Amino acid sequence: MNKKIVFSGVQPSGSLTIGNYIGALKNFVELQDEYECYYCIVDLHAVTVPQIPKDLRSHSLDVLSLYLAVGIDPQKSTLFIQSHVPAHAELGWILNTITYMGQLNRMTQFKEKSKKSDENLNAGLFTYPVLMAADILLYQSDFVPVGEDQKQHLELARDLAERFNSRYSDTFVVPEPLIKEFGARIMSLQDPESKMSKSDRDENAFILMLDNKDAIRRKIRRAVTDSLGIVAYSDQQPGLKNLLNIYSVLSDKSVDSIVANYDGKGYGEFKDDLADVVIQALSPIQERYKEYRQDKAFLESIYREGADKAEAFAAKTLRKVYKKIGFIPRI
Ligand code: AQP
Repeated sequence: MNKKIVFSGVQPSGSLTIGNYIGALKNFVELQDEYECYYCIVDLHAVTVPQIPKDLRSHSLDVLSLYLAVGIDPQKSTLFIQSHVPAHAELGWILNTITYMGQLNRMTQFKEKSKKSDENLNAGLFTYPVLMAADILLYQSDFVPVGEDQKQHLELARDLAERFNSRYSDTFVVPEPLIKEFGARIMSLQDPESKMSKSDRDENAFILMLDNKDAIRRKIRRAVTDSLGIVAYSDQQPGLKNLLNIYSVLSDKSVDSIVANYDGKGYGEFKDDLADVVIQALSPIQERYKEYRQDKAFLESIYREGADKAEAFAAKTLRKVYKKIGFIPRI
């Protein structure tokens, strides 16, 4: 029996945070035995906010190295760079023509990101979710593992698949999001009401997957909590709730058992132990990352083979789409 298909991607728009790890990469690894997985480095998305070309190149290889370091096996999963497969941009264009402006106007990520980038409010940032729909639909994806912040974009992808199918006959699989109950939304350490984001201007707001031990400990010590002084999992203590989520996912212990362990103890001890948990989870990844990152030839072979495989699949879907909408095939 054919395996179901999984697609997801990460933007090389900076160094990845533990939010990216917990909400996305960690889950990518868990899926690769059961599904046929396509994991992309979505550089076409990254340029919707200004990027320094040298850094973008470097971040793309960083993300690829992190994919490998967390345990994604290129023998099992297809790893590739989005701009190497032109069908993404081509299907993105077609889907633009069936997307309503009103739908894009409602996208909360656009509203938030456009507030931050008023000097370069480009059309790409607005149509970003359409390109994301193209990424997913090109591979006839059944499932898309993402963090909670991408749920609305996934809804659009489903909607566009259904609209195209009903207008031109069955063409696309309608994808389902895979969003974990725990860790799908890791919050900023400085403002637990907003998402932890790699582009946050305050570097104390996030922990990077490649942060050293001192930085991890320092950032956790500085994390905003509250004045109640009780380690409990409650909406009244959003800072602590976020830290408990991180603790639970990275230690594989239940929130209840962690809370019980800190009965009568203060935030200082809890935070020190959490720092140990994060360091222990990230250290082996960082070690492997260093090795992969310096092996340029190996990285090149992975993304070249990945692009070949992805391109073959994507071209087939695109050919079908072009035929259905009435484009004359180039013989
Ligand atoms: N804080 C988060 N908690 C859980 N999951 C998260 N993801 C991102 N932040 C969190 C998930 O990581 C995957 C890759 O995200 P992305 O790089 O494509 O873009 P993003 O969602 O816009 O992430 P950032 O860190 O906020 O990037 P910038 O600052 O560049 O915009 C996605 O599956 C996302 O859900």
